[in-house]
Amino acid sequence: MPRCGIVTLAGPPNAGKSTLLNALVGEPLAIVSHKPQTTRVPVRGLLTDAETQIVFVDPAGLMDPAYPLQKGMRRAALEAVHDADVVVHVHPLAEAPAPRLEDLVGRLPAKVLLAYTKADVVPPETRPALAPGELAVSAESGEGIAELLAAIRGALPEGPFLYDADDVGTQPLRFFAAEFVREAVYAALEEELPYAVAVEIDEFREAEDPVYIRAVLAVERDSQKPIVLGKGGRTIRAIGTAARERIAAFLERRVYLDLWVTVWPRWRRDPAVLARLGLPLPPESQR
Ligand SMILES: Nc1nc2c(ncn2[C@@H]2O[C@H](COP(=O)(O)OP(=O)(O)OP(=O)(O)O)[C@@H](O)[C@H]2O)c(=O)[nH]1
Ligand SMILES: [Mg+2]
Repeated sequence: MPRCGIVTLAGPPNAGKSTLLNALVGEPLAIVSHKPQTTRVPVRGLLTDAETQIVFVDPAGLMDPAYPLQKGMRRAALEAVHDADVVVHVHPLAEAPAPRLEDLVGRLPAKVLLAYTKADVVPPETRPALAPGELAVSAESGEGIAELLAAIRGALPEGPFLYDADDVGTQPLRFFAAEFVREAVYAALEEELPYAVAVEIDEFREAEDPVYIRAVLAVERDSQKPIVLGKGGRTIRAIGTAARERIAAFLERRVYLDLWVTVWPRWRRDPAVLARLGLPLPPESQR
């Protein structure tokens, strides 16, 4: 009987969940930045071999939400935890010990593994002793990744594969295109601005060569628009170049990326926009 299950990576913002997802599936699917709260909509990545299929889910970091966008992110993250067959509780080794997962998510799923991340930045002599079943991993050096995979495989339930054995992702190409634009936004903009940017793909013409993609980059206020554009359009050009290269590598196609900056007033508090972006609010916070 084959094994197949949903394995969710859960932990605080910036713990290295997305970097770990990419290391586990062997493809740069999830966007990464040194700024916290990069992931919004959970990213799914598949790892399939002859007997097992692992459906990894990499949601936003678990935190107390301060405004509706963060509420939508938390709702999706909790759903990913509660839908999982196995949860990998992810926490930076330098900040060990991790809090109890039940204090972060309430009711616990059936199986939980604890993986301490970024082990490469903690010198061996200062490492805390780990309890049995706890692992130290590093996406940077590769330490512990094979051991973590073995532990996950051992915890998977029996069941038929949910996806084709050749698939790596399950989400549409448009989703990844928008994410790669966001990744460039996080790299190019400072302070609060990356958090005020939403990206939506409004044209994706695969039949053309180069592939034509038009993305809308939405900010919350008029005053943010010139900052995203930059002097003489420099910042938006840098975002466009970085995002185009990332999308082209992902699609293995030539890409023409057309970026438009627009204002969606206070979109982070707008339940309809959040739902459209894939982050519906929990029922009690919809007004
Ligand atoms: N040195 C080192 N840095 C790492 C490692 N894993 C992740 N990082 C860095 O940690 C930062 C956050 O990584 P992400 O993968 O975006 O973290 P995340 O938990 O997905 O963050 P959110 O989506 O914002 O919750 C980035 O700057 C990564 O390069 C690691 O194993 N070693
Ligand atoms: Mg992330």
